[in-house]
Amino acid sequence: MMSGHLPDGKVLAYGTATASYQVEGSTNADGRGPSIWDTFAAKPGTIVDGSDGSVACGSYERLDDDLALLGELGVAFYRFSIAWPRIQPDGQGRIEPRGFDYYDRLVDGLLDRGVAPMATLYHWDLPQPLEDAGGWPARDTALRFADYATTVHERLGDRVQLWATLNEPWCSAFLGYAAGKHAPGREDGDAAYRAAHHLLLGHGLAAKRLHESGAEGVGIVLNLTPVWPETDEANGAARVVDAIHNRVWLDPLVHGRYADDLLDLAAPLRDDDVVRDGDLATVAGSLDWLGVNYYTPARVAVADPDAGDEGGLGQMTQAYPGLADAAFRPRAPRTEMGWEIEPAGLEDLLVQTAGRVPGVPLLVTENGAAFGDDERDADGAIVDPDRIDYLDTHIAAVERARQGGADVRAYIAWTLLDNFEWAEGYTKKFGLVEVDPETLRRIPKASYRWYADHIRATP
Ligand code: IFM
Repeated sequence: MMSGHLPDGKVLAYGTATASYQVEGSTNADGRGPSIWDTFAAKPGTIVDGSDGSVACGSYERLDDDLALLGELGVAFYRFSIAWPRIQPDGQGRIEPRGFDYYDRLVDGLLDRGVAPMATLYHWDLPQPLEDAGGWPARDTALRFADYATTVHERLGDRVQLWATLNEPWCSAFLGYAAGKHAPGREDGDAAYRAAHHLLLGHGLAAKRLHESGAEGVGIVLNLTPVWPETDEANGAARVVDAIHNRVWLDPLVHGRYADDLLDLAAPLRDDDVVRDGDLATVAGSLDWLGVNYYTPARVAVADPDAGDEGGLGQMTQAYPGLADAAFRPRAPRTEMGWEIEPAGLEDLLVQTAGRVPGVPLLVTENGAAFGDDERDADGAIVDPDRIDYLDTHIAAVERARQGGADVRAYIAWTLLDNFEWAEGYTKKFGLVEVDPETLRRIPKASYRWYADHIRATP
């Protein structure tokens, strides 16, 4: 099933995923420095339940429990992220060897169980000193990221073959710097566009260094969305949403340029001091694979105050700097996140993306759903037929996309454990496994058993 660094694609390879700040806890252990999420979560009003990631699932202390769950699940690979502030507490320079020890043990424990490790280098926990120096809107952060990526690859590259540079840079740039919903909580559209460019540059520089060191499995993970206009009048707004959500990443990665309609909206991307000579050439052609995270489609309508569309995209207006007259109209049924459940969106997205990134294999790097989880069996384990149905129908959509010609090699369920869901704190549960908030004991849900059976039934 795995051929070299990537699954061979003969059948869909399965995995599951987590991210460091969402599961590890132990945020003061072994010399870890502060990250922007520690700082952001400490500000009143940022996280709905007032929580943070200081305990999370306690995975830093409970590595053996997590490894046992992964081994029993039978996944081909595990996608985890490395916490930059554990490796470089200052974001540059000094390396903290104790931080590396955890990931060494994680990687070795996975390989012992026949699970291929897939390491994400950045899943949002920027070292706070780098934010204090300007964060992603500052060019230097991209250079520091490339150094950090090189350091991690030097240590783990003998055992890790699949590398994701960034997870969902759209969230880092636009939720973090424009909408203020994610760390660091800034509300400045121009800063978000500068951040987007520097995230891409950081990816490109890191991918170049990893390739020069012999890596062959380097990709990026994007939360792309199919954009469906509700009416012909909404076509223009839908094109803008597609530009800010999807093409801002894909055009530079594939063609080495930003599209004209995006440049019309985004003054920083027309600034020679931000987008310097050679930057886009560094980004273009940097992918051995592309990770696609999918949860829901974007149905775009022209905003109508009479339909309750006050403020255009409502609370998301600021996340799309330059777009004001559009509204998102998710249909029922929806998950606890309010996200429409629509497997056809995943099929559409994969077929469209395969056409946009010709020759680059796709991995579905996240897909899953938050539900209420209020039913239990006689042993007290959560019975979650709605999550099973979500996974089942979305896996079927991936298979349809494959039959339709999209080169999709893997499906990775989000997520192994109920965890810290960013601004939603612990109120939204996506896990295949429940985590008791008091004892941190792991209790597999029915969906975990279903996924294990499904994986075993795959030839
Ligand atoms: O929990 C997040 C994850 O960190 C990034 N992708 C979306 C998930 C659900 O919101």
